[in-house]
This record gives sequence, structure tokens and C-alpha cells, in this order.
Amino acid sequence: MPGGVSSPVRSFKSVGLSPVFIKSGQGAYLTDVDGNNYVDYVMSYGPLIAGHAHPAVRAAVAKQISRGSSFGCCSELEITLATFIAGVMPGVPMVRFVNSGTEAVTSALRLARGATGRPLIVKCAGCYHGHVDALLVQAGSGATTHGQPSSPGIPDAVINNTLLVPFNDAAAAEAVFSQHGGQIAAMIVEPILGNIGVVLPEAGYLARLRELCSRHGAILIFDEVMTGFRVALGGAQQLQQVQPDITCLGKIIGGGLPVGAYGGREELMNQVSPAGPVYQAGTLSGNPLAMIAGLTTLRLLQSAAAGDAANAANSSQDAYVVLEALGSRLQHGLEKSAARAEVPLVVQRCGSMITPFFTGQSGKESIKNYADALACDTQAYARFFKAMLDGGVMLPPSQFEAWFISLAHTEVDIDQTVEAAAKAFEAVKQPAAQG
Ligand code: KE4
Repeated sequence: MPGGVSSPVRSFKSVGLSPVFIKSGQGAYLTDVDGNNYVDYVMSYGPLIAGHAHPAVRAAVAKQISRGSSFGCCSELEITLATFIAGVMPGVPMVRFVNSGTEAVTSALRLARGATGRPLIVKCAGCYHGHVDALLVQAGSGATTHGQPSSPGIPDAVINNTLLVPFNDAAAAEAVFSQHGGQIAAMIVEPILGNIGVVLPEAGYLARLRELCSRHGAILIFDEVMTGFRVALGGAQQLQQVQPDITCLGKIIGGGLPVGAYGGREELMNQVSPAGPVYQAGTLSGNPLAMIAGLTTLRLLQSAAAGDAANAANSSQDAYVVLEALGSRLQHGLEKSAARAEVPLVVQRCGSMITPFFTGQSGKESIKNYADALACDTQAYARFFKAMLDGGVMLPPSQFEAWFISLAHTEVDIDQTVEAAAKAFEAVKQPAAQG
């Protein structure tokens, strides 16, 4: 296996360590093959918002697999999950299930180009939308972490149709549209950026992109693979009150099993085969096993959000109120202990997705875009990561990722994490001592 892993971010290569191999997960915790336990903030990079091996998800999957996992025919659960999504995301009245976020984005780009007959796609530097040929250009997440933000193996003919703008720079987007507007099929954006670490859109930015796309007849695609059901039941589009034409989903809607989805306005989605000419298909798309895992997870969020104590993933409190409180507790704890250790740190967060940026000598007081994130001290993050791992806390092994809190995390977990961080910040300050 290349690098010994199934996905580059897991290699721990960027933090100079050998990867940890996990034996099991339970709630907010992981146990590795050597019996070491960790409080987990990777949470499979987002899907496990209800925690590892949630009893309700386990029971639903066990029941379904006794009836079979995939039929190559339609099953009711696809309709049930599609109806759930449409019910909480007004911008997604129609949806097609696929098997990963990458597949959702690939299909959304093809639909946008098929529906408009135009070739160009606009993306933001630093956004990561999966390993889609057209978008592995200044891509964040593992592409940046492993020093290959633009991948070899993609023909110029593909790359030349991708236009790059900085995130949070409405003037740059305006300029690209005024120059190429009539040829732009779509602009795709992570509405709340998670793949260079958490970076929030500045006030009015997403509304400007919405207006630009509408004015030029281009399709606005929100990649909510990470933010969908993470930052709110209705995703970033609910929080930001900006409705895209197409939304890409993944992670949480699979509840830990492989699922992706793309959806949006009916006149667009009805151009997807067999309703329309844009072809897209998948052997395991909509398989009942993955559908029930996602549906069970979403119902836990919804019932908690509706304060239905009987089925809530947590206490009777609203799931997003609980996640916000835990996120805020972690943010303030990290900020206080970094200040005490005199380690330059900027913590950015949206609900239960959070990133501490080690700003080092850059003097940055906020991280607004890819260039700001690249100016951070990744070696300091690597030292912090190792010290936290030794302290029993599993973090994403990269400065350019979000940490994820689940409904299984408790205030005690957060406080223990902050205690470990206070020690880890001391390790950050003594690079020589690290050897
Ligand atoms: P997948 O193909 O990995 O299911 O989804 C791709 C994707 C698309 N869009 C966004 C906003 C994403 O965050 C992702 C995947 N996220 C990374 C973590 N930053 C997955 C972890 C990995 O690559 O192993």
C-alpha cells in the first residue's frame, strides 16, 4: 500500500511519525493496537458526529445487514433519506446518492457543465473538494499537507478550465466573472472552509458569490461534505442564509459508512440520467446499509435538535447547543493555555469544528485565506501533535485540517484535552528539546 495507508492524511508523515493503527472506537475514544487510549478529535474526519459505534447506529446496521446490504435495485431507505435531506435543506429538494464526497463533487461539476454547456469552473485556493481532477489545483487538506497542492497526472486541458481565486476575496471573484463570465459553468466553494483549518466566510462574501453566479448564469455549488449537518441541521447554507444551486454532501449522511450525495434545484437535477442526459451511476449508490447508518445518525441529531429526550443522542438538550458549548469550552481553554505559555495561537471555530493555528512569527491575528494558513508554523503544530498524542489525545496530523467534536464528548473530555494542551504548548516552545 503506497505509504502504508489508504488515505495520505493518515500517514502521520507530515508530523514525522509512524501512523498509529486503531483497533476500536467507542463514543469519543479510540484504542490502538497496542492498547493505548485516546480522546479522539479526528472522528473519521467528520462523519461520526454521534460518536464511534453509537448503539443506535450499530443496531440499525446489524438489523439491515441481516436483510442484505445491497440489491442493485431500488429500496425504500433511499427515498427515506432523500426525503429527510429535502426536509431540512430547502436548497436540496432533489438528491442523488453516490459513495464519497469526491464522487459527489465530480458529478456536480459534470451536471453544471452539462446544464450550462460551459467549460470553466472557479474554485478558491485552499479549498479541498476531494481528489477531483479539475479541482486538485491549490487544494487544501492532504494535498497541501503533503506538499502537492496541485497534483501531477492531470492534463493541462483539464487544469486550464479551472480558475483560481482567494477565499474571502469578493473583488477577485468579481474580476474573474467580469473577464470569463459567459464561459463559467460554476463556482464551487466550501462555504465554511475546513480544509486549510477552519476559516469562516467574511460577512457578505457568500452573498456576493450568489449574486455573481446569478448575474452571469453560472451555477453556485456549495461543497458541504464537511459542513452539512455539522454546523447546523441545515448546514452552512442555513447558518449563512445563502442558497446554492447545487449542494454536495458526504461524511455525516453516511454515519461512518461510505456515502456522498449531490442535490439541488429540480430543473437542474432532472438533467441527471435517466431523467435527463447527464450520465452518472454507481453500483453501491443508495445501498440500504449505508442509507440506514446515515439516517439513524441524522435522526439522532434531529431528535436532539428537537429536544426529544427519548431518542436524543445526548441529553434532552438541542444537539447543536451541546456541540456549540463543547466547542466554545475547548476554544477558550486552548486560547487561555496558549497565552499562559506565550505560544502565538489563533483558534478559529464554527460550532463543533475547530482549528488552532500556530501563527509563529507571522504575527497573524486571524486566518482569512490560504496564504494566511500557509504562513503558519507547521513544525510547531507537529511538536504539539506529538505531545498531545503522548498525552492521550488524537488530533488530525496536520495544521491544515479541522478538529471534530461529537455528541459523545463530555466536558470532562474537553477539560482533560485542555490540560494536555497546556503541557503540549511547553513542548512547542522547546524545539531543541525535541531532538
Ligand atoms: P471523500 O471523497 O474523502 O469522501 O470527500 C472528499 C471531500 C470533499 N469535500 C470536502 C469539503 C471534504 O472535506 C472532503 C474530504 N475531507 C478530508 C479531510 N479534510 C477527508 C480525509 C481524507 O482525505 O482522508
